[in-house]
Amino acid sequence: MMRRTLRQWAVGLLSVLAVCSMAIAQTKPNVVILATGGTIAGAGADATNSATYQAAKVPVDKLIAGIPQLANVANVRGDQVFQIASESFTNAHLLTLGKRVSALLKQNDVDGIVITHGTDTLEETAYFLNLVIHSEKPIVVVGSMRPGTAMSADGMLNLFNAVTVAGSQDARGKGVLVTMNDEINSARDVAKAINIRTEAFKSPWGALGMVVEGKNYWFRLPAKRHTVNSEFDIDKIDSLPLVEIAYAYGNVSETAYRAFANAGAKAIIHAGTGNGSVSAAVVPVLQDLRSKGIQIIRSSRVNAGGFVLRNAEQPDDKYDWIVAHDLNPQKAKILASVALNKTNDSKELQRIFWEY
Ligand code: DAS
Repeated sequence: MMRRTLRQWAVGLLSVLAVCSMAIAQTKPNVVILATGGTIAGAGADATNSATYQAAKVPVDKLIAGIPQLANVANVRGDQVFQIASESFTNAHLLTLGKRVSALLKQNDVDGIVITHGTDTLEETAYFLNLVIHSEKPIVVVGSMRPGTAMSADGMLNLFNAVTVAGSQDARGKGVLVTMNDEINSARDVAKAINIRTEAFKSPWGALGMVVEGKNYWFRLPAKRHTVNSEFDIDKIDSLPLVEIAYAYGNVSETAYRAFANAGAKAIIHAGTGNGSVSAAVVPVLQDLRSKGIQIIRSSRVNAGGFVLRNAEQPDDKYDWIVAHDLNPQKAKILASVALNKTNDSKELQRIFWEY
């Protein structure tokens, strides 16, 4: 009799524990980690190799298993979408990833998404998603500057912070975010500004906030249109027109501009010196390409807190050119390729560059 009561008691306790753990699991957000490769999945030969390693080696399930604390902040599951170094991202990768993110966020059992990504083109992917994903749910793109095999590797904490933010109610509606080095940056503003330090990612207008020990601290909000307030929708985009970037410098020639036009570029981003300046030798070339229907967009190779002023260095109204505002050349390329899906009207394109 006594043994049966003990057994019943044990069964009853286990049932209560099961119900409690389910209830706790339901109170934790469901976060999906989409892995694409990069240094955060990298591996070096020795713990002293902080900058010499192979990117895109560690699978997402191993990344997750390496941070058991993730289970304290969210119900996490991983999906290996790609396993590449991000300098090899193509428009096809962007479209595949974007459609995967859009589909997942439509699911009621997904509260937020983290994308692990190489740092080289992380800002381009993050900005692309910021323009085309129609969801208020948090999307956080994260990478690392050191492989997990290195001393003082930054990937584990970056990923823990990313999952924390992606599972946070207060991160909803702020556009796509990038969490690196304890900061929360806007996908629109942030860029990789340093190539081998952990504090590599900077926004010229400052971070939106910080995430510290599992808590978000917000200090400002995005000013430009994004996600649910965007006129662009990944579900209606099946291709991205070719947009190329021509870098400007002393003694520049017309060669790159002509080559890009001959290759079928629908727009050329001029990464100009200073305030988007154009060499006297190149102005007639850009006028010719514009007359042939190619959009000319003046950005600047200088990008640390300024913007290209329309009609300042060049008479943009007269030439029917566009200015990229404060967007660096690589982000101007992303916006131009998304916008050209919708319009080839230069005045509409300029409006889009003001608003996004
Ligand atoms: N090659 C770099 C990339 O994949 C490695 C990194 O920094 O993530 O972007």
